Amino acid sequence: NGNVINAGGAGGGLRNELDEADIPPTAAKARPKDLGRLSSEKKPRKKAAIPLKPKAQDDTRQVIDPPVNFEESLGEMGKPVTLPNVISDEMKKAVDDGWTNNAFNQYVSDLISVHRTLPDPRDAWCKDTARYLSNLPATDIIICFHNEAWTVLLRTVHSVLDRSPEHLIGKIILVDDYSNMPHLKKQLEDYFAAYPKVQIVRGQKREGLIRARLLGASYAKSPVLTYLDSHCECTEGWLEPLLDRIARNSTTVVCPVIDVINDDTLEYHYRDSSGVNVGGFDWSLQFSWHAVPEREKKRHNSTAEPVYSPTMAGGLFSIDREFFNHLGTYDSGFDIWGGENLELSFKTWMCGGTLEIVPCSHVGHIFRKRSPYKWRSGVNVLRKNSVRLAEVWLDDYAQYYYYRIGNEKGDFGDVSDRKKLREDLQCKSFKWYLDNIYPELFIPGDAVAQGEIRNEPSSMCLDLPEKMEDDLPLSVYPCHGQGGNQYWMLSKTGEIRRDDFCLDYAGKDVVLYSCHGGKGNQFWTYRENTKQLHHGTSGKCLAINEAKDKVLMEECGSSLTRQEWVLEGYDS
Ligand code: LR7
Ligand code: MN
Repeated sequence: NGNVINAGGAGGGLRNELDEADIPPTAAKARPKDLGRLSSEKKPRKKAAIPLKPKAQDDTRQVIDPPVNFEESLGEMGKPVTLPNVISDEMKKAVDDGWTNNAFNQYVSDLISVHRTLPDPRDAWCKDTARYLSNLPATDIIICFHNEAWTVLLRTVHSVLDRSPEHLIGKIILVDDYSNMPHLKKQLEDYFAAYPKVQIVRGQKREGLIRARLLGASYAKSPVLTYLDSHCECTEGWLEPLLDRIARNSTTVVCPVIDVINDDTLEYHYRDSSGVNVGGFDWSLQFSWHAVPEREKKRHNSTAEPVYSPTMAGGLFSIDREFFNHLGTYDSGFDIWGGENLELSFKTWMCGGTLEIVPCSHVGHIFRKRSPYKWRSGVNVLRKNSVRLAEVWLDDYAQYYYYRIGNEKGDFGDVSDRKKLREDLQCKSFKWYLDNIYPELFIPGDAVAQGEIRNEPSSMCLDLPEKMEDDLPLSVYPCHGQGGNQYWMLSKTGEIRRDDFCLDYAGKDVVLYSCHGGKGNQFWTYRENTKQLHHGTSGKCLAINEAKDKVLMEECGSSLTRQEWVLEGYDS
């Protein structure tokens, strides 16, 4: 097959320390048989032809038999597909296997056409084609996958072919990162043999998504590179607004709005452009979403105009191929997953580019609650990637990250090449980036205390899980001195915070709540002499209970030992 390349591995000489996955074989055989239960109107059909209009002039849009039995109308227009409450044991097993293997509802995906229709999520503003240059550069689309579900992968590719102007797509490069699911072998090659634009590149070992992306880029020839995850759906008009920005300025890196495809029902969710978010991060170097800041809103007449974003989520973006090379692509020392999105974001801004989210471009993504594939045993991959990132790009601010990981940097390998890259490109400082591109980020150095908050007599510390959310009640845990979940900051304005969350007391439990900056229920004062943490609106003090297993709020002074807190690094 002329469209299949068995690559020698990106860059060569890369080690393969991966324990290869023993992922159970795909449920390819366990496909739904019992379709009659799902629809009262239509009879199930075996191997039905996809009843969508083919575009005769476009040979990439031939109609071919769907890979699975399917019910023509399910999931069309991005509607949710729900299974009946009562299903056969056989079907239940197929559903469960689908979840186990993919961490989304593969069974439901298999019921939906790989050419399904979607709603048009664009604002009217976007549909004026005069907004886009007529002479747009073509792009190659690079989709990396490690053990992706058949219908989900096909739907990703077809959504590109079905909803992009033919002349703007060079190649679609599918990079197989050493999958072992059987449908991704010959079956995949046979299927795409009929699609001249689709090329399959296979790595010879598990590289992880970052090196897989570099491998894909090495086969690209179009002026622009567009990356997508392998479980996406592109909507009408998604591509032109992205390419337009790059055509106007080749140092602009652009991301579509990422809509949510429900992991259970595959429903397509979207909001209008007033709900667009931009990317940020916190000092554990985790990516986070935020509303468009006021300073940015002021630059625009319409919420549909491209907005500056301090960071990108990582999976879905377009970049000028030469600019990507100029920036030194990705750090190929990054393993498996993570960190690369912040690396590219920081570099883009610090080394002369601009990063934008384009509200006129919408692409759906199946967000999962866990990672279904095997990582690497014995190594904290994400930490290693993040330490490399911090070493090269964060200057003195790296200390805030290191504090969060208890200063356990581990073996992060050699970063001298990446430091040299930064020097050669004469990139700006991280301070410049924070001051100008992400002024909303709270800087721990601006806090009056940072570290643990300890009840000395009991050696218990305020502690909350890393995965923070609104209304999570504050808890305590024996002090471990490693930062992490016991890391807090007292801000100059009286917030006790971690990242964007603040301790908040509204009369019931002390909970975590998104910082609002309005003092009120989030206003605390530390009384240095008595070591009490006094709460503004209630006038009460924070205390540990008698059993020393939770916190409560009580009259100040009712207990001296239970209300006595030592704030690490406190400096009034
Ligand atoms: O070893 C691997 N090899 C791969 O080829 C591991 C993964 N992959 C593939 C995988 O099949 C998928 O297509 O890489 C892609 C991303 O992996 P996911 O989908 O398991 O992870 P994710 O959706 O959480 O990934 C987000 O963060 C990643 C690491 O930083 C990448 O940047 C992803 O591209 C990114 N996804 C998005 O930005 C979509 C929106 C999610 C958000 C926020
Ligand atoms: Mn993904």
